[in-house]
Amino acid sequence: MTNIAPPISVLEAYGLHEKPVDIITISNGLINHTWKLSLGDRAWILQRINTAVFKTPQFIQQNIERLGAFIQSVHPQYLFTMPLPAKGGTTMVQIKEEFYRLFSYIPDSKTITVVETARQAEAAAFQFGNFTRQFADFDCSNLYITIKGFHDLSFRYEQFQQSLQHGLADRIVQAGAWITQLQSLSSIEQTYKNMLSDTDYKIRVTHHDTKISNILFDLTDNGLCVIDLDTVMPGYFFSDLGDMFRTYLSPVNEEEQDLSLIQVRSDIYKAIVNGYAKGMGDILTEKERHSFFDAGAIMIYMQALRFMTDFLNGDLYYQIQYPAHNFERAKNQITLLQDYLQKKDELQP
Ligand code: GN1
Ligand code: MG
Repeated sequence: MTNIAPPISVLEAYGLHEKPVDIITISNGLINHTWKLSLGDRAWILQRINTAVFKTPQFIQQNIERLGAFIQSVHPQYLFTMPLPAKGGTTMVQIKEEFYRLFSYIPDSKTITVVETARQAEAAAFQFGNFTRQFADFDCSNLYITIKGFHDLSFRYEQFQQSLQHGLADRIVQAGAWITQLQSLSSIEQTYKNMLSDTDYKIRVTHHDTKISNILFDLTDNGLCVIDLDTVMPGYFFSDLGDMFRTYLSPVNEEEQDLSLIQVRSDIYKAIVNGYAKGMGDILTEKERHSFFDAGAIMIYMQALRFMTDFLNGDLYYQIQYPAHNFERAKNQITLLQDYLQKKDELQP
């Protein structure tokens, strides 16, 4: 994580430049940069949007404003994290080529980086399911696509194939055995295509980044709200549900290089299923309910492909700390997927 300070002009735009604001970097994501600002007993979250990933940051802003206005009119008590207006009234500030947002820091809240208990998993899954349900009557076509093809597994598979054609030759050799494994799992792409061609799988307001650190908890592990709305756009249930399986099931995360530590915890699987089903309630269709396991396979496979593709292309997308970092991440995700598939009967009796 690079430890850079935000420019003073951003603090000026929010009227926070005259006092000695304490600033610390807190991002644990691979994309945006996030700081916590504190002044006396007040605190804020400042975030810089990665414009290499979000090519049109205004789309994010428009989406959040539209969703915020909707929720305000139908469920005003729902805790929806709106960015704060800057001095000029806009909720996003542009400094040169960079875009920033400021949020109130919610007191007595915390984020966690690893799921330790089934209760945490269930609370998070409830929050993400409930988030989608709150917007059941919102017209999805009013949302911009903030990242094109983001959770399109066919597109990700195609990018992977492209990287096998045009990627770094030495890396393609180095990753050979793992590339073969990825290719042998391609029936998961067919499962995905079948879902897309069936109208019983619904397009809804979807978060698209359901890692555990995107849930705010209170200090006793009750879920408060979902955060990081940059990738909220029209999508399918498998994105949010599947990414929870991907990121909560194993006691170690995608950064772990000791593959023997990766394992699927069935109590956490059940907790996610319960929490998500409760959160989504009656908006889930029967077909979706019966495809929970497939959601996990789709998302773990997608992430394995994305890390491998980035490794073969020379690390153009994900931040890395060492040369084989994306390769290690891809191996990690393939290992997780193999364990997940092997435990299918246990998980989905
Ligand atoms: C990125 O930066 P973070 O952790 O929020 C990525 C996700 C990946 C994730 C893998 C916009 O999310 O799709 O699943 O890394 N977000 C984007 O760690 O590409
Ligand atoms: Mg994110």
